Amino acid sequence: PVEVAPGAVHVPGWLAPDAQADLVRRCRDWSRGPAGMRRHTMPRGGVMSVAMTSLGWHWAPYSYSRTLPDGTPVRPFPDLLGDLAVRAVTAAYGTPPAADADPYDVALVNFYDADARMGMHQDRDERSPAPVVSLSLGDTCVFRFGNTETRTRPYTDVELRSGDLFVFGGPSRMAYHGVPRTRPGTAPPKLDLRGRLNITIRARGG
Ligand code: MD5
Ligand code: FE
Repeated sequence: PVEVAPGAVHVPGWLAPDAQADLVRRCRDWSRGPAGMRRHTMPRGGVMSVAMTSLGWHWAPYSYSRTLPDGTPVRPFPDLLGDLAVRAVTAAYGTPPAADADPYDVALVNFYDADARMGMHQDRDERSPAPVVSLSLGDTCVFRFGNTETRTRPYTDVELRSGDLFVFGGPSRMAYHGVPRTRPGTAPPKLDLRGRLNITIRARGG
């Protein structure tokens, strides 16, 4: 594991190729239907270039709800992702989450096509301080890890490749971050994935 900043730990190649392929298949299933992949409209009218699927709780800028805006139920949070998050935190920090920590209960699956980007932002919609677990699949991206004060420099650019784990906890939980670009065509051929999937597993808390 590589500590990029206090509480921000990168574990390159954490997911074996078979585990990556299994997660890509599951993401395809979760992405289907009325509770599936969608590009959210921002409050001022812009449409996000990243498409998202919510599991457990529906996220839309900037809040969580129990159902989609039209009343469609959110897909349940898969136990598999809760177990994966606990293993991920343990791998990154060398110690499992505290017994009384908020349980992981929401995942956002983000899909980046060749043109998708995510601007610098903070993840402030959770009420829990639990670390956020991020898993990358498919195309490599440039991930920009910033500071807690501004959406500008200083920041550190990190290449996230298929199978990489990143855990954001402690003082890094509220850092600004974004994805200024992906590297189209760099996904492992066996995944048969054109683009990048990112699974973030969170505790909503409260
Ligand atoms: C992504 N997704 O690659 C990233 C991975 C999002 C989002 O940013 O909001 O869906 S999650 C990166 C993250 C989460 C929480 C805190 C910090 C980074 N951080 O403090 O840097 O699609
Ligand atoms: Fe974020």
